[in-house]
Amino acid sequence: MTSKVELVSVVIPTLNEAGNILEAVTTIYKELEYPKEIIVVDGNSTDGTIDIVKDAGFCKLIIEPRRGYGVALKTGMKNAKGNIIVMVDGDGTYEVRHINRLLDMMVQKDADMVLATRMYDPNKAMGLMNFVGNKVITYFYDFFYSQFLSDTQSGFRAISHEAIDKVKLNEGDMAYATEMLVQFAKEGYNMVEVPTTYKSRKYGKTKLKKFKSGIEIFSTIFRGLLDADMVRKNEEFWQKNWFKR
Ligand SMILES: Nc1nc2c(ncn2[C@@H]2O[C@H](COP(=O)(O)OP(=O)(O)O)[C@@H](O)[C@H]2O)c(=O)[nH]1
Ligand SMILES: [Mg+2]
Repeated sequence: MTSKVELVSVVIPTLNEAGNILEAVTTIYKELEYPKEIIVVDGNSTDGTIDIVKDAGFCKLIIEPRRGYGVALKTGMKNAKGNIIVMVDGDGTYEVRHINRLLDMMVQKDADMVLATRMYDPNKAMGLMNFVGNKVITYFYDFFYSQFLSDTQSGFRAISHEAIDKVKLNEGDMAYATEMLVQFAKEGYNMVEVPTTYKSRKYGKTKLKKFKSGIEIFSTIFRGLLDADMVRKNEEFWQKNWFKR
């Protein structure tokens, strides 16, 4: 539940994003219309990312030498002071100008999480494999957890700090983002989406290992179902809502 945005903590994981990070943080710094802190969690980049963040002068920099996207986000969130946390990649692929949309929607819908969905215009930058993988994961997730999301793999999200503190998250890499959705659904938290666009990476390489992450994400979704209560809730929900799809 979010009735007010008091302080936004933007948490950005980076690993060798020297050509992308400055534009991302500068845009957020300029565009974000709420009180804010920008936290960059760097995995000991060797390409100058760290100096760029230091020189920018308005970011908190945390070095997290342990590998993993989830590990970095968790460390950033632990240090976040805001009542709302925004997570977003530092690779310039998300349209960070849209950040206010997420926060406006948090209040408007009294939401626990707002995800920026890239599915209104996925052809722009998402590769075919990522698109199909994302759709299959999202279909399974929505079906088993009674949700109506379109882009479960979006890494651009506003999250209630209080809500995320209440759930236990164990995944250290990319499956962390899906585990968060599984736990939020189980808690009955309110999750909504706003549209955004996606851009291709201009510098550096993706750290996503498609096959490994795919397996981890599916096992996260199915492990979450090993809870009889979840299956029961789900059956009731789909009986009521099937016609809405
Ligand atoms: N600190 C840290 N950041 C990471 C790590 N792996 C990925 N990232 C960052 O997390 C974000 C998402 O990773 P990315 O490679 O773009 O994955 P993709 O969006 O799935 O292609 C980027 O900003 C990366 O720099 C890591 O092990 N440590
Ligand atoms: Mg990326």
